[in-house]
Amino acid sequence: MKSALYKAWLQYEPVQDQKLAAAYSRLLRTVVIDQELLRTTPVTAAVQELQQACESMLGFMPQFQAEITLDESYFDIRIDVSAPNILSEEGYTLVHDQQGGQEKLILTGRSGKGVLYGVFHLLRLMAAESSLTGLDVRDEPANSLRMINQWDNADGSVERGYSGQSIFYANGAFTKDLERVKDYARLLASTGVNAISINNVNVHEIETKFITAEYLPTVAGLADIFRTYGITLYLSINFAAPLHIGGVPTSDPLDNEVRAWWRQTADEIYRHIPDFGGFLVKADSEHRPGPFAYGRDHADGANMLAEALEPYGGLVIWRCFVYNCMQDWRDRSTDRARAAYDHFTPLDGRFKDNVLLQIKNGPMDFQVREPVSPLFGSMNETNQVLEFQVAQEYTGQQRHVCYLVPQWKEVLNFDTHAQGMGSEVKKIVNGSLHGMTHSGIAAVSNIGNDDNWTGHTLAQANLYGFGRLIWNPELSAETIAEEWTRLTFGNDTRVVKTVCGILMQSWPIYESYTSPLGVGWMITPHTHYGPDVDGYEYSRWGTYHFADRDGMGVDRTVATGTGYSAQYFEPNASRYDSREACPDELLLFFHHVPYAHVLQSGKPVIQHIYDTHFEGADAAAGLLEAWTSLEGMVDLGRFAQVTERLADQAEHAKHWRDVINTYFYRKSGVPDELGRTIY
Ligand code: GCW
Repeated sequence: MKSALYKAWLQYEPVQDQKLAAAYSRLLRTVVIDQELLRTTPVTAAVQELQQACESMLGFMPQFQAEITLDESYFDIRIDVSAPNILSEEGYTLVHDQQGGQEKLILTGRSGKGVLYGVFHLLRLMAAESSLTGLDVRDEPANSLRMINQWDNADGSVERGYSGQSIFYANGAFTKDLERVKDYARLLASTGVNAISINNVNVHEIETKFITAEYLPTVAGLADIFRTYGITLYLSINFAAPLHIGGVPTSDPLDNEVRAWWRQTADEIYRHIPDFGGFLVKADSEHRPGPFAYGRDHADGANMLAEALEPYGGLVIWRCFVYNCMQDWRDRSTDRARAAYDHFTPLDGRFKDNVLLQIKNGPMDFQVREPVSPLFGSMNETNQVLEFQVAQEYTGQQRHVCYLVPQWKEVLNFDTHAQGMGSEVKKIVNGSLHGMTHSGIAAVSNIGNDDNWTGHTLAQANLYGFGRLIWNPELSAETIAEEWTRLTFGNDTRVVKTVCGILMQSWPIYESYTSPLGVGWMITPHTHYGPDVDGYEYSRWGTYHFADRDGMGVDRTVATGTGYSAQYFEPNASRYDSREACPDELLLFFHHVPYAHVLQSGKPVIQHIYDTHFEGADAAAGLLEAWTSLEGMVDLGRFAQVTERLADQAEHAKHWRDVINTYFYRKSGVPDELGRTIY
């Protein structure tokens, strides 16, 4: 029996409202579908899901038949490749039609994927106990590439994984528990994800060989599972593979032998996996090998791989997380925030058509708050993919609740002004602003083999929310939270309201008791969990706050700082460059200011720090209180799991509060206006 924790948002609980249950049953008992279609993927998966859901929610298995025999109501599933009202290949319409006594629900997909997404749409409506009468849905994804990146290693560990071990590997080998992989594919497909890379971007010895005949048959087995759910498989590769496993004396991207090796490798891969997606590449980043070793640049490296994949339609997704991680902290001229832009904008126009640059949402690294990467919009002739991190590396590691959809929405809605007003990030990454061939959004997954997948049960909302948001960036964070809550915990009004309330407050609360005003970090080195204000201050990572007795923050202005602010288009450049105009929440990212500096909120910086930390820790305790008020209304397993995490969070938030407040009180000597306890 799969537990409620495990079933996540695919609970398929019996429909409570009897009238609705009867109405659903009337429509779904008979399903009319072409028999040929019934046997093609991913329709097979859609049908299985429908069967499973009907059995569990309504207590019967639908009858699948080629034609309608009686004068009864039915659910009609079709594919119409030229349906005029469906725009894209993955789109669908779902329409309720009633003529006299006969009722029909008609799902039309442009392709099997459309059918799959349409079925999940229907099941979502049913789980939320919404009426289907008069339904007239037309839906399609805003982004063509909707990808999940696993940071899983062959030894079974997961880099920045907070939910147990890998579901893909253990002890250097691929897992045999394909049932779990299949359930993961179901979860992802239900949110609209259509691509996955299955190994860490830091590729070690064993994973380097995934692209060889030794491992490809096994990789192909996983590709089969994902394909059934409309998900294309990718691999992260080691740029130095020719040298390490290819018997070639170099990995120079301009060397003919190297190029030939990659072409043969691509031939071999596609022999096993004809619809293989392509390569995800971390190169010349944090000591990973790359083209720099040979005096070549990122375009040389990416294009060489792209050339090998091109005959098969494969893609190269090349990451822009490139910076100097051996910086001297005494050197004030180097600014890590500048790095990606400085490395990549000069290469605009040089990448082949099947190369996509994958850019983290911010210029640093998935902090609770940072500005949007200025690379977005700065490369008119380059395919761009946005990278989010569903894993909460710097946002509480799935021990604290931190619902990230509101943060992601801010990123997507950020107006870069690249082509004047209205040049939001969402239009860049969906390809429309620059008319790019390939584009989309990827994210680092947050799952592992914990029973509930995500460590914290409420962290499931981030994985769900990522998929839903990148399918449709216009959905509000509240809508997504409510959808997830209903699917996960049912439709009791109090439960829905309370859980949504917890989720919606969680990101601001986490921000309030951790590092202030956009300055970032202040976390324990390496583990990235818990406060350590100076942990990275005298290190080589380029992540500093420069606090002294007078003030703090990083001067990234043009006149006196690193000039980073000038990487933005106007008016963003001037707004960030000005101490007065810079939004409070990013002030310390762009400016070094005295503790007495008065924020737009009217508070001095130091008092803001004290206030937010006291209030934040109290608010964290409030989350626990809100949750425990649901005792008896949520099943025991999940109730206990979330209670335990929220209790830990409330304690840990106090620790954060006291460490940060004490640090700044001791540095500045400025007392708290309200005289609260600081140590
Ligand atoms: O966020 C940092 C992490 C590394 C990670 C790296 C990256 C996969 O601390 O663990 O490595 O970013 O994104 O490549």
